[in-house]
Amino acid sequence: MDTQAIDALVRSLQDEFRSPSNGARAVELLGEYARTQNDWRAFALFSDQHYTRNLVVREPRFELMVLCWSAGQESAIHNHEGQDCWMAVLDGEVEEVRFPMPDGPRGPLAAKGAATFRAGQVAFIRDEIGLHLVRPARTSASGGVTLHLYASPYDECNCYCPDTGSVTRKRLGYHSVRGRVLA
Ligand code: 2CO
Ligand code: FE2
Repeated sequence: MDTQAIDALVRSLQDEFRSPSNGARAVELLGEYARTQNDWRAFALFSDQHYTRNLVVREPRFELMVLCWSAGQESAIHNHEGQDCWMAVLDGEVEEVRFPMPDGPRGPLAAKGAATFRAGQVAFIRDEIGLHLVRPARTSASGGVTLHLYASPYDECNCYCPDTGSVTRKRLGYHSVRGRVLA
């Protein structure tokens, strides 16, 4: 499949992260792509088992991936390893539930808010804002597809038990790379 538009987005992001604005235009670039293009479909590979992380590109300064969420799938409550995380919705409606960063394993985590994002909208989080979990909105029966930009890339994150606040480290893998499912 032709991936001209997402490859052009990657070049724009390379320019952006080399320039002094250093990510300031990411919302605009991701939003414009999400509202007008559909070649992300080449990377949108679902699994019945869990949400999938499908790599488009990884560079020292950033990585871009397409995440696919079937109805009923959701992420753990997690952090972002001190990095910037942008999430643009490509298809469906996606709910983000936010939690304050706990100051230790001191009991249940209480959500501090939730927001639903539609196709073309862009969310942003980093650890100073808090933790989140992501899942398709209940109104989105066919699930959702999201485009994630991390600056810089990371391979592990903290996952938080909702009942106790205790932390486990989770290794973050890819379901596919450039459209090829990994064995
Ligand atoms: N951060 C999660 C991941 O990379 C997805 S939730 O949106 O940031 O798997
Ligand atoms: Fe996340």
